[in-house]
Amino acid sequence: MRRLFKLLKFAVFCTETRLQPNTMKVLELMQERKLAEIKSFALLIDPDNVTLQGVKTQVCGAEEAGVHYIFLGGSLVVSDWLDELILEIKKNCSLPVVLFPGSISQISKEADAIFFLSLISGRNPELLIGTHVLAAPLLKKAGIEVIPTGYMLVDSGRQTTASYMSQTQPIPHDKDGIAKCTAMAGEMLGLRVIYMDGGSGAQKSISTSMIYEVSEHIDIPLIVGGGIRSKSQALEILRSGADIIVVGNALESNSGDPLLKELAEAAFEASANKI
Ligand code: 1GP
Repeated sequence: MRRLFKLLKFAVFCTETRLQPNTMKVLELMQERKLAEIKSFALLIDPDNVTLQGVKTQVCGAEEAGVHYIFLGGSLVVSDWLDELILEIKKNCSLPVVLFPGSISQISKEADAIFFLSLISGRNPELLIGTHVLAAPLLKKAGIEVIPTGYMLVDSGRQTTASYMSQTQPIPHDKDGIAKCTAMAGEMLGLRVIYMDGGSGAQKSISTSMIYEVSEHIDIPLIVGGGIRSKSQALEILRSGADIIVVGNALESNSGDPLLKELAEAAFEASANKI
């Protein structure tokens, strides 16, 4: 009943802002939600760590719990079934599916959108422009929405797959100023969202002071992920200025996990305009 009420309120919000949820682009949705100070929760699915049956249960549970986006991908993905997996997700839920690719092999025309990641915390030219050149014609052909994204890795207490695979040094955990200036530069370069990531399975999540510093100095949506394992952590991160939290590891094996519901509640509770 409460969920139905929330959906009705969101429908009113969309009508008022002249937006149709079914035709709205993913970036527009992120921007509108930020403008309305509505926080979001994204479930990250690693294609290597799910089965077709598992993903079906997981996404049904996610939509029911109040997840807003499905992010799909990983720094190292070896399986080769992205199209099939996305079709299964779409068959079982109506949430937008956004690719979060670790390599050029993680492109699928079945997705709604893709984060076109520039690893602006690093100085590896391949991840600032090299792979983009190779990916551009494939994305054009796929016809999916491309979201230019400033991707920033932040040290999380140990080396993660993301920092190892990218051969870059993450921003030190306590260097809020570096993170702030990097995000500002990303926005000035025309990137449309900033994704700050401690990396999957991060020992410690990104500090609230760093999230606050960054969010105060940019106007584009701020996504934060890596090592989020509890509702209280999610609330702190959202209240510090993140617009979207991303959780993967902590939700991997348990679709019926109460944590899923708690994280959705955190997004609801942290929203200035609750829907
Ligand atoms: C990793 O931000 C995501 O790139 C999510 O991290 O798997 O630790 O939740 P976790």
